[in-house]
Amino acid sequence: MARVIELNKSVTESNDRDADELRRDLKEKGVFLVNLMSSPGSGKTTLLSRTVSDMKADTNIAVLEADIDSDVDAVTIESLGAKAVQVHTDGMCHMDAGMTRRGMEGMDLEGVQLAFLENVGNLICPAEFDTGAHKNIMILSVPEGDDKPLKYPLMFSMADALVITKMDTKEYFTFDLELCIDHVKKLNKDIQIFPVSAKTGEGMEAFENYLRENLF
Ligand SMILES: Nc1nc2c(ncn2[C@@H]2O[C@H](COP(=O)(O)OP(=O)(O)O)[C@@H](O)[C@H]2O)c(=O)[nH]1
Ligand SMILES: [Mg+2]
Repeated sequence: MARVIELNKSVTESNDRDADELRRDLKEKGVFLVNLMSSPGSGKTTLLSRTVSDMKADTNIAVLEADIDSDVDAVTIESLGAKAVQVHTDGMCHMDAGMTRRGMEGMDLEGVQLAFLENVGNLICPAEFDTGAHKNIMILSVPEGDDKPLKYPLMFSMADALVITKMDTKEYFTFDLELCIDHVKKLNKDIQIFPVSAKTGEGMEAFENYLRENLF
């Protein structure tokens, strides 16, 4: 059983101001926060599990799991030896900065260098709310198709990095990696793109080095 915090919608006037304050406070503590977003089932928890296992020897990691219900993802992360807290969003389809702050305050951040927020799974609402993270990273998995940047442009436009995961399944799906990257770069020329498989480990080192380079 993981620690579960029940949240409700923040009532503050300015989410952007709250987000800037949280970003600043976490930086002062030396905690680099990543907001991880994607559709349900695209592989957020699996990517986090692999990242925690690969990096835990040299990096102190904590994970804030946001879902409408259950604690399965927090239990998975805790079983790998990282700190994890589950927050419930009271039915909301995204996390805002006030909710992220309350979740982070429910966690022991002593010594933590890298924190992840696994946002609620969907490609629309999470892109509209600044959580206070230092980087926004989205995942697109091969089975979802190479046309998703055309359908959900906001998410691809606001992300700092894109992880294209489940690359080990490429032979079973019609997924044109070059075409997908082309669509994404037209929306966001500065985005960093990491094709990976969290199952085989392909491409994980480049992604993990990107995280290491961004630690405070
Ligand atoms: N083949 C393959 N399956 C994956 C990979 N990453 C995730 N999965 C599978 O995709 C499903 C959903 O993954 P999960 O991490 O729970 O997705 P989330 O809902 O975004 O957190 C699970 O059955 C995973 O085992 C991958 O890189 N390759
Ligand atoms: Mg998950």
